Amino acid sequence: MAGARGVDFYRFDGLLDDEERGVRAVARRFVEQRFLPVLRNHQRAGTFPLELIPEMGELGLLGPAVRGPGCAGLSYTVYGIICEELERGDSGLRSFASVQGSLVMWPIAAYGSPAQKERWLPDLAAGRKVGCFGLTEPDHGSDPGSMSTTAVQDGDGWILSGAKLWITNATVADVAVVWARGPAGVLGFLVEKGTPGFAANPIHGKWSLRASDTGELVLDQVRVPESSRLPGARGLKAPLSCLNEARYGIAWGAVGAAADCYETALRYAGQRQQFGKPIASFQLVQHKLVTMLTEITKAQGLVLQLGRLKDSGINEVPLVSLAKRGNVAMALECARLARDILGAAGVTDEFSPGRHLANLESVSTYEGTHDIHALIVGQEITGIAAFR
Ligand code: TGC
Ligand code: FAD
Repeated sequence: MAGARGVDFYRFDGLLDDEERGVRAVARRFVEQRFLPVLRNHQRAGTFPLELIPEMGELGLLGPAVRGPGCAGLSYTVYGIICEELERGDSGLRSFASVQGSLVMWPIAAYGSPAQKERWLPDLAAGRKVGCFGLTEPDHGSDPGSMSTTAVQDGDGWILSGAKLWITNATVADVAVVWARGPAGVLGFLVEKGTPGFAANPIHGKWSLRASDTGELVLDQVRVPESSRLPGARGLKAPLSCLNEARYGIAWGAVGAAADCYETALRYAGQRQQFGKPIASFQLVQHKLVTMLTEITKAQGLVLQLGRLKDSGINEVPLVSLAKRGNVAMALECARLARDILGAAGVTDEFSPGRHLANLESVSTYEGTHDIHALIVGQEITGIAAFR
């Protein structure tokens, strides 16, 4: 986004204030100096660098726009800029921050009791505790309203039964936000690691988002007290409202991944010689680079305006859907073009575009698939819901 090394063709940097530029510098330094040096080993091992989480907290990178005890309560534009910088590094890093901030801290702040906020928010913001968000199930992905996981009242508590699949941070989380069908609609619960009957199992073999923990949550007759229920969360719109927050961050993050692909391809094209000259001198290569720059520039303008709208209180679902869908598709196209410009070198983990390309396939699917977001925007402009 604005001010990114070499990717600020339309001088969006001038539209940011000092705080926004300052946070961007902090996040970028963290990614370059602390995250990227350890990324390749984690990428190969299929692990997330857990040791960096407290530092992310100290730097204010976790849930910066969340309001509550121990939280910074900064602007949504600041949050977006952080997501952009984290995903310039890797979508797995931004995923970690999205889940912790938008899908765990945000619902606790929006729907939690005062005691739940005091208990969890300071530790989550500081990176002393980790959270995950369980909505998707083995048989219910795009259609979470049909979820099978149940919450049955049992004296002064609840019994949770079911399973959640494809859950980011599942095996490393201290607390899971679990959504279940209650007697009168969907309810949300905070389920702590170690609760009898509650287990998290890793998913192995991903070729996408390798530097991210993804797993399954099993709820086998898990008894939780009433005090673990999010009292303000009633109905499917509670979990869906959390998704707006995370989808917003993804729209920004995709710009970071695309910008890293563009910069890598531009640098490589200037150095790589074929037919006696740099490949950057060929018209077809220039065309690809200009296509990338054009699309990144349009996406930068889109997210900056989206951030300003959100900060002014305009928080409309279709606006976020259009940006998530469009920017992730844009980043995927940039990653493909950059991978192509790198030739054979583009298929190794020596260079970032192949990794971004694989990551962005997940990003295109999670938080509402590319096509589900088309249907959300389609419903807005036609007035007709085409989901079922
Ligand atoms: P529908 O009847 O349309 O809606 C039910 C109620 O919810 C309201 N609503 C929303 N409210 C807030 N925010 C949203 N985004 C909302 N979308 C809908 C709606 O107004 C209604 O309210 P009310 O008052 O009338 O009850 O529900 P539906 O069952 O027809 O489903 C609609 C659909 C398909 C758009 C929705 O279910 C959907 O978004 N599906 C996609 C599922 C999804 O995105 N899952 C993401 C799981 S989390 C994840 O992927 C994390 S990845 C993390 C990482 O690593 O970064
Ligand atoms: P399906 O819903 O089965 O969709 C399959 C295909 O059918 C898609 O192309 C879809 O667009 C299409 N389709 C479905 N319905 C329609 C329709 N009505 N019209 C047209 N096409 C349709 N979930 C969580 O709850 N928490 C997490 O932390 C989390 N992290 C994730 C991390 C990763 C790495 C991944 C890959 C996923 C994660 N998810 C998480 C799950 C994610 O949200 C789901 O994968 C996503 O919502 C899609 O669900 P599905 O995979 O079951 O696909």
